[in-house]
Amino acid sequence: MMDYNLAWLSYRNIPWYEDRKFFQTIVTREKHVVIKTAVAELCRAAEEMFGMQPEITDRQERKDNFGKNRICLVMDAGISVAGGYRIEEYGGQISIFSGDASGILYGAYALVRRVQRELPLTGLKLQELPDMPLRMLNHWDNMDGSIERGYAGSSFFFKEGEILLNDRTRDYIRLAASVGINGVVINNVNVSGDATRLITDEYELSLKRMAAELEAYGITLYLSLNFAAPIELGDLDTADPEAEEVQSWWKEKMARLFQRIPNLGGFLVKADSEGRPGPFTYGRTHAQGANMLADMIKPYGGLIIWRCFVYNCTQDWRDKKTDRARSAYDNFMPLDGQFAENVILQIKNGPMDFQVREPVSPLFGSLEKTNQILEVQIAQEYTGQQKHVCYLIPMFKEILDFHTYCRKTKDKVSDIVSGRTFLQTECGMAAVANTGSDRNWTGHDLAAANWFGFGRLAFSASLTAEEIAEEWCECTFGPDRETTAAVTRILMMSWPAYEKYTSVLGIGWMVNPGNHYGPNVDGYEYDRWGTYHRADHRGIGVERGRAGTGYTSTYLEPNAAMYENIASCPEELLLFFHYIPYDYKMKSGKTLIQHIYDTHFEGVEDVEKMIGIWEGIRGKIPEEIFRRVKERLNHQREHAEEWRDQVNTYFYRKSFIADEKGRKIY
Ligand code: GCV
Repeated sequence: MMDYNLAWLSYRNIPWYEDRKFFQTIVTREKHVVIKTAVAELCRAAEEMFGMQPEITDRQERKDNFGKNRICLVMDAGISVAGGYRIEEYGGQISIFSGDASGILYGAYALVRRVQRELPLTGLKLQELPDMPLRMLNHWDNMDGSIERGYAGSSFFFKEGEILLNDRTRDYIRLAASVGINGVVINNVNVSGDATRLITDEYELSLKRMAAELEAYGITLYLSLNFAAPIELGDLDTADPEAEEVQSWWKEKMARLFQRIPNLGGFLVKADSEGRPGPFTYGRTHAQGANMLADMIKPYGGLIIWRCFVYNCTQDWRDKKTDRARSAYDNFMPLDGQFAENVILQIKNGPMDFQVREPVSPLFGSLEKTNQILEVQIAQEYTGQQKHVCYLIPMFKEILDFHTYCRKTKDKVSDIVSGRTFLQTECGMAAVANTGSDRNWTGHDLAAANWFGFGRLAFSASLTAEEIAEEWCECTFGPDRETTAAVTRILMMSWPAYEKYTSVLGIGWMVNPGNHYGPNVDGYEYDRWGTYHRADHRGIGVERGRAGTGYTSTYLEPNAAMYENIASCPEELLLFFHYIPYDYKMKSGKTLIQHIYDTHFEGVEDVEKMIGIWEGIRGKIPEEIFRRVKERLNHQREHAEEWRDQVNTYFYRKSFIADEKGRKIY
């Protein structure tokens, strides 16, 4: 008995589905391992949905039943975007065309999705070409089985220092591949202890097996790397990237590793960040650090994915000039053009750290000569930790749709990370994963929509957040219109609701230090992390304009002027960019303080609405899932009330301005 479900790949039995007839035969002449996977996936779907066992053949023609009722998997050089596919039904035959094996697999999954939604296959014409070349999941899993910022149980990759490879791993791989993921980093970016030794012979066999399992689904294995490995593995007393002994050490290590695991994709590196070692210790730049490693793995086609999450985490809260928001830009912008071809900078979506609302990182659009990956976090560290429902795809859409003005056309973040703007191929999106060994993979059943949605969005950035929500919902629960409408409504309400009852207008934080869960308005205010709100009795907000930290000037025009000027600054980011008095009039005509009170009351009301909507579909969702979600929604309501009351009380006590509507504030 499996102690987990298969999320959106839990196929329902639908013997009434007319177009099941196409699954009678699967035809392919291709021998590629990923195409074998595609065949196996189609067979599994046919078996589970219709109790059918398709005949598998490499014969294109059959005298008795020419071309009828079959699915053909065909390589077609005409589709030149890697992973792209075209599906066509013609004369009783469905053909899935692609220029490469992964595309055939993605086409097979797309076909199955349509079946799950009980949409017709007859007359089908569908083409999808992936927007992002790299579509990655970053797991922050530790080798003892814990997960940093993990909210869905323990790791299914590691336990007690060992690598796990079992049915659960395989089902994880299926789920990831089914939404187009093509790269996975299995260990935490904070690399220490056993994880430092992942590059040694010790783990060679397990990693080799892991890489092969992933490869069969078109996914490349990556590891996080410890920059100080030459020291920590006890071989050298320096990790200086310019030191000859360090270079030969890495050269030898990498040669051995890639010889044994030639399909390893490369490494993700967190350096000089939050106490992790890096090139700064030796007076070297990030370009020197990254390029040295890149050089060592270039012969094997490997990539170094270097994170830009670099900032001073020992700041003095009294210092109003140092601005953590500037940090990634100040550190990396001067290095544009200095990175090797096989280095990619991985940039968090915002300049701070996965808050519920942040402006887009100013590195996007400014860096012109450097490969870039957009990093988002579907682990809901600051967005309800998978106890609150918070569908993040609308946020990711806004980020992708942001105009940087780096060019007259193709200037959006989605253009840049798809490679269209600067004609790059080593680019894409990565998400900090939200999975774990919980029965439903993601803690909150509705959080699976973020995993599914991230993959779908990275593949097809033009899909809307609603389309993705509906697709996820119907694949997971079946195509019941009422259920789809209700669940989609809850998902679409959830990010704005979370923002309303927590920290509005871009101010962020206000969480309990350490675990980052629950309200604590001053939790980080007098601390060293550079995460302040600067509220006093007159107003609140961080002055990041010219009169303050000057962060606004890191944007290209006209964005810089838009943010600089309070009147044109988008209101949802007002307190991120400016210190604003409580009696400031918002566009709605309300004062700032009234806006704060109102949104916090509204946020709780929104959660109550979500509970009502969920209750309305009882009986349409498997009872076990219904109850799990209901329990979490009830917790969310209580927790939202706590947020509302703490935040409103805090600002009432600071400002001494009463709520116009006379509601209870403590
Ligand atoms: C993996 C935040 C998190 C850390 C995380 C870090 C990062 O600061 O709280 O747990 O470390 O981001 O992205 O490296």
